[in-house]
Amino acid sequence: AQHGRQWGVTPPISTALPTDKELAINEAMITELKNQNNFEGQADTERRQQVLKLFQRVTEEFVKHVGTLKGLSPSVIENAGGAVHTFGSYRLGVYGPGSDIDTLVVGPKHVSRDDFFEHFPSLLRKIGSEDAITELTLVRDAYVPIIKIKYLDISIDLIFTRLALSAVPLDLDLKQDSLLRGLDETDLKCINGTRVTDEMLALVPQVKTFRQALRAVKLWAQRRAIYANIMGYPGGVAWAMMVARICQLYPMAAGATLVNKFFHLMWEWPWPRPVMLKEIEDGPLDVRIWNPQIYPGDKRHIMPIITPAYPSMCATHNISYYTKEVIIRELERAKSITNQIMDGKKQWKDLFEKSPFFTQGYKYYLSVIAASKTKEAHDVWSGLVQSKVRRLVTGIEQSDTGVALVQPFNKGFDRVHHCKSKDEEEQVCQGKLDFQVDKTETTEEAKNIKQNAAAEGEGANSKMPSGETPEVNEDGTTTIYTTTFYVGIGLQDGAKSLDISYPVGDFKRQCTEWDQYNPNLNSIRIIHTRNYDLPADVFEPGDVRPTKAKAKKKS
Ligand code: 3AT
Ligand code: MN
Ligand code: MN
Repeated sequence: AQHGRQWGVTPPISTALPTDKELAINEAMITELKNQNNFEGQADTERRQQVLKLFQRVTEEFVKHVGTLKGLSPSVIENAGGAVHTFGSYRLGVYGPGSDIDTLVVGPKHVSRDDFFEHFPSLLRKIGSEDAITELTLVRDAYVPIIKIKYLDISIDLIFTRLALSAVPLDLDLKQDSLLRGLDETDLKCINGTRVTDEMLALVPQVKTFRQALRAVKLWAQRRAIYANIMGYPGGVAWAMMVARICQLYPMAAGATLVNKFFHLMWEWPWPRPVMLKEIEDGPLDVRIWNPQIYPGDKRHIMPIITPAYPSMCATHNISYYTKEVIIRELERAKSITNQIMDGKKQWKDLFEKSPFFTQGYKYYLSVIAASKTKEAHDVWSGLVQSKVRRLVTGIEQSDTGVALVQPFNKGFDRVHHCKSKDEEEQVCQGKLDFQVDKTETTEEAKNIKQNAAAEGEGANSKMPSGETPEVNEDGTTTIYTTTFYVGIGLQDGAKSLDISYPVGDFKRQCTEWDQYNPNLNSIRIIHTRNYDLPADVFEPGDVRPTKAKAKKKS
């Protein structure tokens, strides 16, 4: 880090170098991260690098191939280039054994998105090894069109942008705003993720300590069930920007110190003051930039965290009053634990302890059960319902219901059931687990269906009409797929009853108003579940399950 330079929108809080004690605590943090399997082995990382090299070769061939098809002159074709960039956890250097590689292919102006979907897969088959490809799914009509690939067992999310240039050199700096001129809306969305990660890395004083701190914060947020943009918590990009801001304020600090400062500063942050890594800049396009002075919607953001690349946006618009409460509560716990770690009184593993959401979180839960009769229909339906759970939370927030806290769990639970009758199907839709298929069988089944989808070359996420015929098994049973989202409900002191029928009804209506909703295939139910009635599979070995209290006093 250069001394004396200001990183970000204010001067640093401290430029102190780490003490020996802080360096030792940082070593302990990295050791614990290794124990938690947070780092990938050297051989696997080298395999990723090889795969990226291959993708770069395929990209160059692809650009040449399309140039030839379009009859461009040999000199133009020779110089047209083409480049592979990465974003996500791989680019940030915080990936683990299960991470994918988020990859952006950048092409010159003569290459279109249709060319990408038409020619890239076949060139990959030709130049790479056919056997290495175990999955290849095209999702053309998504918000961000994508090719999902599994190559040498590594998942790769491949997206594409065309620039208005006749040549795309390998080292082209995508941070330049002028490159955005002439791009269509989809190209802008596709290039944005890379621009944000590249900016972030350029705006932190020391990439090494940033990565160490971010690994710890990400693991903590996942364990505490507050990592999921879709459910109203910060996602990976938002957590990374918060950590980056702390790095700017303590430019010389060790990773462990940054983690401790992170919990202090984020806990006491004067929300809704935005977290920003630089001043918001104007640029060459006629597009909306985050601005609470102009846009009432932006003014309503509760914990705004603003992306640094033009056009700046809020990465946390999904956070609501209650999810903020949950986040703040977790920040406070983590602040106290890391204080004690810095004092030698606690260990890093204490920070990463799993959330007690199911074991001792609440007495009452809502189970939001999305069910479907085919796997295809369920992939889309469960995603739609998941994206609306936030609306259920804000709906309860906005009505006067005697509720003190609402906490959505950050993940849904997928289950598969075989039913012998309409009555059993109905029971499954209402949350009954008596007809569930054996777990191992379930995953095999899911795998087969995935492979079939891949063979057909169309993704489950695409807007294809979903399978219209319910799946009937050899033994005559029908299969029902369910995904259940759990929402913890804390009642106000003295609250006698829980009447949330209005927000619940409103939520159901929002789900069923969806244009692909098919009442013959899909269903949505919300049931009240007491803590001692929670199903076994939400617990992990070693968890103490809530039990029914003896009925001595009425509460
Ligand atoms: P992993 O290590 O892969 O688990 P990650 O941070 O790389 O963590 P993802 O691969 O899920 O997480 O996402 C990487 C980036 O891709 C984050 C975001 O800019 C973009 N992204 C992810 N999901 C979506 C989505 N549904 N729509 C648009 N962009 C998305
Ligand atoms: Mn990723
Ligand atoms: Mn990804």
